[in-house]
Amino acid sequence: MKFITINLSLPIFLFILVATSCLGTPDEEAELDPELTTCIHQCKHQDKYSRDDKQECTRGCHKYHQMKKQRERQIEEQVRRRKEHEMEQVKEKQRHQGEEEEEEEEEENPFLFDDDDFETRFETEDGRVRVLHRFTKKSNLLRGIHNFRLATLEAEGHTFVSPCHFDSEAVFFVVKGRATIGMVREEKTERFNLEQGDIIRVPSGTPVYLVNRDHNQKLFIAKLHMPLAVPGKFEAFYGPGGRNPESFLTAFSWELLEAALKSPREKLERLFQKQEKGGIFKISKEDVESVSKVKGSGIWPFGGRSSGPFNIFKSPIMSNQYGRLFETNLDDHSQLKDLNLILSFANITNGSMTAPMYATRATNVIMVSDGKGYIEMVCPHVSSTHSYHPFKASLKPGVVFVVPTGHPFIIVASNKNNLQLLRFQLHAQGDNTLTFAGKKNVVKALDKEAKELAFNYPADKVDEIFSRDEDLFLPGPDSYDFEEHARAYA
Ligand SMILES: *[C@@H]1O[C@H](CO)[C@@H](O)[C@H](O)[C@H]1NC(C)=O
Ligand SMILES: *[C@@H]1O[C@H](CO)[C@@H](O)[C@H](O)[C@H]1NC(C)=O
Ligand SMILES: [Cu+2]
Repeated sequence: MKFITINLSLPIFLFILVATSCLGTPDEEAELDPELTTCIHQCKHQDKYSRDDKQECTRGCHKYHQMKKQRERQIEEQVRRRKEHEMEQVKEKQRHQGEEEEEEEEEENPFLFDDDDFETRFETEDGRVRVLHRFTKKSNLLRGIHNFRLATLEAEGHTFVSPCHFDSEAVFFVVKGRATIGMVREEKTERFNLEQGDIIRVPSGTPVYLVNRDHNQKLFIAKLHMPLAVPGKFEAFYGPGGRNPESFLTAFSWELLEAALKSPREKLERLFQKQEKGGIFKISKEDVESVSKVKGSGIWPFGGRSSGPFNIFKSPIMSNQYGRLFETNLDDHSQLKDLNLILSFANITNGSMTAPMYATRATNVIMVSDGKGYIEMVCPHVSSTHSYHPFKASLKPGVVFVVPTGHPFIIVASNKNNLQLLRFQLHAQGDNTLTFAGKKNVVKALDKEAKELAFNYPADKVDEIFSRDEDLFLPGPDSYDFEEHARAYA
């Protein structure tokens, strides 16, 4: 409170009195705030004040008003987080009580996640971090991937995302935008520039920050977290920070901090009061330039494996006029190997579709990055008039669909736009995608004798039906009423 001079203390004191008695009216405009009006009024009617004093006094009122608002926002945020936490606990309890019941009572689509299934971890004017609910929150059928969490980060142009570390392994994928990432290793920070399609692993506990170095374009990053401390949960720890983001250092006792940092409490308080801008905030062009300067090419210089980013769009592993598939592989991308993770990106041409297919080992977490389309997946776990229940969902940006191991599915792009999908293949070691139509297909590969027995039909006639020239991506249906399907299963 260094900015208040002694002779201003009376109106400030009055202001505090009024202010503290009226907390809880957060929505009022600054101009209309009666406390502020009163304070300014008090300033103007102090007879012994000079004009300068009065101005100083009024400035004090505004400053206080700002601080009060800030505090109110912080309290609101705390209350909100606490409520969310409580809700989660209640739900967790209900989930445990329901665990004994059979799994066949699913009402809604347990594999489909949309906007409502994301919770906002934090939000500032300049960006936000959202985390998808635990997969098992929706259905026990997904308990095989309970310990994975999907999150997204959005940041406006020219912003800084404060350094923090996670109690989880994490992999970042740049869906849109241009960024610089800084990762603090033992003795120095390594910076890398990131472009659309770049993938980088952020090892657990590594302090990491980001810069959106583009002026106009929003930065959008999809993140997969693999929690290590508490299964299915991960947290961010902010060290370098202040009040907001709140540095975890300030939660220690002052005596210990004073001793650890060999500084008196006042000095520490001063330091930890400075940062109030939150986890994501705008920075100047000059700051962007200096904090996004990257040395060298980002290639690890000692002939060893690179710890830097690599791009998924290098070369498609499958490409025809109906679509293109890009995929990492475990041998070339050692960063992802021990995470047992493959990422792929499919760009399905408008009006086209995939062959019916399934993953032999992996569970696919599919996130729509652009365009519209439609998915059908069949599942034996949910009772239906058939042995397999068909789950159908329309796909649009922000939607996440989970296809568990072995579950056959087909994806269709709308007639208007290409459908672009990011896919995290979890438990990917040894995974293979098998299709039921196209140049290579499972039915064609089935030996003749078994094929005839299984279908009770001549093998060459069966092959005629399943074989075709295209592979994986195929022309879509002619008479497919996309709108109608989308409505029916939205
Ligand atoms: C997907 O394909 C379309 C058409 O070829 C192209 O314009 C678009 O840039 C592609 N998307 C990505 C992310 O490469
Ligand atoms: C795909 O989009 C192009 C250009 O917008 C359009 O000319 C074409 O007819 C579309 N394809 C289908 C199958 O609707
Ligand atoms: Cu199933």
